[in-house]
Amino acid sequence: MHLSDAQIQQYDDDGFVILPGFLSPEEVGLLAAEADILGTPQRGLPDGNVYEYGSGMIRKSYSVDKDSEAYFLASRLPRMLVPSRQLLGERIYLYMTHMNHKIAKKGEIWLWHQDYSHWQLDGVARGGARDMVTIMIMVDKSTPENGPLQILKGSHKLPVEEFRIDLDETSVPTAKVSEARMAEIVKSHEIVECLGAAGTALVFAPMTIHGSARNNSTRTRRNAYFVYNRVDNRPTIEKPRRFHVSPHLMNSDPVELDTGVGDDALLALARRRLSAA
Ligand SMILES: O=C(O)CCC(=O)C(=O)O
Repeated sequence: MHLSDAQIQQYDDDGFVILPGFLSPEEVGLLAAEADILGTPQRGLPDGNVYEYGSGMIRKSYSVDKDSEAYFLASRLPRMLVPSRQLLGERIYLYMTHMNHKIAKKGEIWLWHQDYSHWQLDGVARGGARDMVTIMIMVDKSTPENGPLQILKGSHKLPVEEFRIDLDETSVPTAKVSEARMAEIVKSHEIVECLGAAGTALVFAPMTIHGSARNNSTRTRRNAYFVYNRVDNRPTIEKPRRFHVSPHLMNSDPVELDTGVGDDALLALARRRLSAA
């Protein structure tokens, strides 16, 4: 899978591109089945999980590529790496992975933020659209009711906004942009709800401002995030941010991505699992 010139232009102009049908139903079905395990204390890296304040239900799983073969393969599919290299150049590595489980009726909001605000605290020097990229996979469908990701179109062109790490409103410390500044930004940027079937991908830039509302539906909504970084942009400070919830949070050293994973690897694993069941 290659991004077309028009899609690259859209990424550069808007700070995101939506790719419907990026994973097939069988492939994303496997990711959904694995997400059911990742979102429990039974996962291989239970300290990579973060819980909601109020309900105590799981909010986020960090480093899903490290204890799930399916997510490991997904992070290395040519479908993920080719577009990432088109945007960032050849020498890239997997910076981090995480999954947000927005539990039915309980999954809480994500405040407006730029992901790069966090990564800057980790010592990543540059957060431009051609330095880092996130590919988000909708593991469940995203609908207007289930708190889909919302993006402010074109906001990746703003500077790194002044933020404060919010520790009160949500259970994951988030680099919240101030309310007064957000009111200004929202006036001049269109809010796009990223809707789609399970298996849809959203490619977005590190400074694109995004957030999401509560899940008011009766079904859980999970999104998986794969973040790629240029090797020459890897964090330079020894002590990363103090808000780490997991020692496995990110890859401080470049991780070999070209391990011969073919584009059919996830599908093959899904079929193996099915025939073993
Ligand atoms: O998955 C969501 O609804 C939003 C998550 C988010 O903004 C993040 O993890 O940075």
